[in-house]
Amino acid sequence: MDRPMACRGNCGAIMELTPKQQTIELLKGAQSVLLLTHENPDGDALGSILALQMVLTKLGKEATAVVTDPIPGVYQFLPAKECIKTSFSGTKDFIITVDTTKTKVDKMGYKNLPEENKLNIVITPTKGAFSVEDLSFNHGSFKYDLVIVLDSPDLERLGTIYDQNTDLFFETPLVNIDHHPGNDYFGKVNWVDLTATSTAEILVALVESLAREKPLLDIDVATALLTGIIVDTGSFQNANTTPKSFTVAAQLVAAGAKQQEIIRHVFKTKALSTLKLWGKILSNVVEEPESKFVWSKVTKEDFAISGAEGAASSGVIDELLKTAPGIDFAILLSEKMDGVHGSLRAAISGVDVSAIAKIFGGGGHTAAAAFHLDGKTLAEVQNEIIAKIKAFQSQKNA
Ligand SMILES: [Mn+2]
Repeated sequence: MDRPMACRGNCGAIMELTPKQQTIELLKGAQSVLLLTHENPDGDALGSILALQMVLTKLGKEATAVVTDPIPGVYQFLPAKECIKTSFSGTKDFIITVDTTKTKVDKMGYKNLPEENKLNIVITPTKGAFSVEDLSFNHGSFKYDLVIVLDSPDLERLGTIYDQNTDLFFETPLVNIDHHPGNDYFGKVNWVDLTATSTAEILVALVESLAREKPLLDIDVATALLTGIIVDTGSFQNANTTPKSFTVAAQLVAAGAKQQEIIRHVFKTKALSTLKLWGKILSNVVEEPESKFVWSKVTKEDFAISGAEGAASSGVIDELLKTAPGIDFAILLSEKMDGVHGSLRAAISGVDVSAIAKIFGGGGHTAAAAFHLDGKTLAEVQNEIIAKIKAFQSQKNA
């Protein structure tokens, strides 16, 4: 982690800037900002990236928000979602520099030689000749002067954008804004607030500070940010809900955030395909009364038969599984194309499901956590997962 930057103003003693102040300083100096979030984006990821995109655009910056994964149906109502770019090319120019101290350039052109897979660049001097020593080669820089990563505990979670453009993240100043306890502090500036319910909640403070010169919190920005808070608190029902999250939400509603529209789209509208999938999941529920949890599973075939998208299974655990009586937590095992994903939710406060996710290399919050077993099928790992959790529970209760 970088040391905090020193205050450059007339502050007498050197004062260290907070991550928030450092973020604002970097934003002031930046013209072209790239905004990114984790793969399989949720309401907080999408609300945050859209709100920041709108705000930076209002401030006259060139802000590019990139989300390569499809936006789940329930979030199609989000304002300005058409501004999100679905593909990213982190290309850099290759620059050939000709030293013209001795010889001047008269003309320049190129000749394509497709049969030989070659391209000739032809430089005609005014007189004399260029020599190899007159040429040098360089890469241009990336077109972004700041990258902001939102709601992502590490860079790997960004998916292919990170894998395919790793250089970009080391050559460009990086701001990491997040609320996940497992955050890797991968940025030049790390604004990680574990007490915030959501990344959107953190961004409200940023928007407030940036709005000193110009009003920024309009209905669309407020709606995008409130979506993040509502989704990450389960509409203020999860244990992570804080007094501050209510205050911030009230402020957003006062700014015109369309709270009813968010609730209707995120919680009250379900595609028929989602309901079919949930029915399948509920019919598979297994009770483990000794170990005080319930679990269920959903296979690749279940997704295919119901026609539901991958994200459709996530709500069933919050809205139904964890409401089972007498349990500590609920687990849903989902078989995806790339492996088996486990979602865990605490049913009562005081239960830490992130400890269970850690058994399988995952992590998260005490109330909600997840793990992923890459390249595995449900048939291969299901029994082992449940056995390990039972063992963990009996050890804990012993
Ligand atoms: Mn979040």
